[in-house]
Amino acid sequence: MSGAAAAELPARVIESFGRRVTVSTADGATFPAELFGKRLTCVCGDEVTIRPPSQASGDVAKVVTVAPRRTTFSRTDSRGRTEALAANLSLLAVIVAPEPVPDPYIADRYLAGAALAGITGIVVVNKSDLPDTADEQFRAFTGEYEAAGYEVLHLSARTTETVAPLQARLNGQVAMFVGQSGMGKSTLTNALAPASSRPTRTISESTGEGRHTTVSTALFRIPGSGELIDSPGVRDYAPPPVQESQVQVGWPEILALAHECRFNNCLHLREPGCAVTKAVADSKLSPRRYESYKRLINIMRGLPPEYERRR
Ligand SMILES: Nc1nc2c(ncn2[C@@H]2O[C@H](COP(=O)(O)OP(=O)(O)OP(=O)(O)O)[C@@H](O)[C@H]2O)c(=O)[nH]1
Ligand SMILES: [Mg+2]
Ligand SMILES: [Zn+2]
Repeated sequence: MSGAAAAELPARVIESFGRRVTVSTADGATFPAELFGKRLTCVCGDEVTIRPPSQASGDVAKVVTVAPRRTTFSRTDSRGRTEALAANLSLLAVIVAPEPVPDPYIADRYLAGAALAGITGIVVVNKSDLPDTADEQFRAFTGEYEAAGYEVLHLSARTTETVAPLQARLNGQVAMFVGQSGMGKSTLTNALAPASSRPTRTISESTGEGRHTTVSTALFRIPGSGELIDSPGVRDYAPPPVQESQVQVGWPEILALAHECRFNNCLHLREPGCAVTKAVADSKLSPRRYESYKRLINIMRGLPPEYERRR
């Protein structure tokens, strides 16, 4: 058919599910779109231009360009390839809770992934209405993040007043909720974003081991606040490859001591005069957080985490 090509419009990717996306335009319209050409990729949070569907053919909108990103938050997939998860984030909120059993190493690696991508990482401790949040072991776990210098918010997605400080923190941010399945990411998203009706785990499903309720990554606008991306729960997370000397960027408490080490290229493993290993020995630095740092170094070396390399 002849006729002028429809004008290209700026849009935002608000949902990505494999290579299918949903975009939103400035007038508030949302519709499905597909990527134009094989080389193009985009993820939730991307700023794109779209070619609207031609009225005659009733086809789907095409994403034709993707703007350069301010940040890219990515993971290493099971085959060791880097996969972008979200674009243009300013804040990554790692959601933890006393149940299901939290894995602190996953939380650490998320925070490291954020720091390495130039994104501020914070910890949100959800389900504070449950008595288990008072357990000594759980409090020790969340206390490690406070000690490391992270911002830690304690709240319950079920209690509006406790969610208010998080809502204030999201003001002006593009934030993503990440974490293990069942921690309450979607429940919190629904509490914060009126337009969101994300499915959450129901009571009858709650006994299912390893069940993942959320299957897509989606962005919501919070009126008078910021933007929030809910994401599916994970069994594991590792940041994309970086040089081993960069790994410490993901551990603020280690980075803060690094300038006191004898060698300025100290990796804080077995080097003499290391201020970090001394701080661990002096109980000034969490042995678990330090172990976590060593594990990520080993992951980056392509070795199983439990294998400690000897040089
Ligand atoms: N007691 C209590 N339960 C909560 C709270 N927040 C969420 N839950 C419950 O925890 C379960 C899991 O919540 P979801 O929001 O589905 O968790 P999710 O992190 O989105 O899980 P995935 O989508 O699988 O990653 C549901 O049964 C929620 O009702 C809370 O603050 N307190
Ligand atoms: Mg969910
Ligand atoms: Zn050192």
